[in-house]
Amino acid sequence: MAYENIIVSTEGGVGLIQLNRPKALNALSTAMVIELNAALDGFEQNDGIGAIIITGNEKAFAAGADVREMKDKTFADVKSENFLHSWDHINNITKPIIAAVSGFALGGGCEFALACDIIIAAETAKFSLPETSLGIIPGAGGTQRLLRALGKAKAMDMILTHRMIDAGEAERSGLVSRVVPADQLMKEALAMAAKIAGLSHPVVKAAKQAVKAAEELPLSAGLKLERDLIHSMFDLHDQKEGMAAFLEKRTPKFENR
Ligand code: DAK
Repeated sequence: MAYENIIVSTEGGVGLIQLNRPKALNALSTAMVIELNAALDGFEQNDGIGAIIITGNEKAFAAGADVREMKDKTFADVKSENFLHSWDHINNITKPIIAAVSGFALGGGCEFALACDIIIAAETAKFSLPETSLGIIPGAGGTQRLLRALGKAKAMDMILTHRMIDAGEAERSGLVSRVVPADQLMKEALAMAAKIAGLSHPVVKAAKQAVKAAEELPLSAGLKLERDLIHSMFDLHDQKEGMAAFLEKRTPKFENR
């Protein structure tokens, strides 16, 4: 697929997707999300890729869903075309996805980052859910994921007042895992992704599956899933290799099996 709205590349075992509609502050149009999904599928199917980074540019990760595209749609339109259902596809990706956020991550842009597994933010990052100011509510998981990530108090504050929070507040609230100087963002994100990609891929996938399940399952069911998954690790070559390497005081050579 030829991409017009994103730039796709690889660096070692890391797949990189850069949102690339700078004139619209990377507003997430349907065309862009379809391209994003194709790129994610490509990395998902590529055995050489162990982690994925989604990023924007200095000014914006993404300033939301494309308001121009939505403005004139009616209820019948959005219902019949199941408008923006393509946004759900990211949930099917089993490899870890890091959102490297600089500048604005607003509305759907913030929700898209939340749908990733880790958010690393530049000091310049700004997050908000301004949908209520546009006469809608967050529709790409914001009301659900923000509450789970930040708790009710902060989620209600952000959703009902559409207050913009900076990177420091986002880190203190648990929205982002790390804040780094803006000029170090991609270096840090790549180092993080390379570290993950260097681990055993089936082990990383199992860890992601278990943590994601914790958002959905009751504790007893989550603990059962975790137990089943860790038991299955003992069938892996990489479990034998990882533990042998530890005891032999050497670096493990994982084979992703
Ligand atoms: N959509 C379309 N264009 C956008 C945009 C957006 N979200 N954000 C910015 N742009 C465009 C601006 O219109 C402008 O275009 P021109 O006028 O130059 O043609 C260009 O980007 C530069 O923006 P500004 O001139 O406004 O730049 P400033 O630096 O002055 O301001 C800003 C930056 C980020 C504060 C401002 O652009 C802004 O407030 N942007 C809108 C942020 C926003 O309200 N985002 C939420 C959008 S609603 C759903 C799932 C998800 C959603 C909906 C449904 N379903 C599953 C059904 C999600 C909804 C949203 O995200």
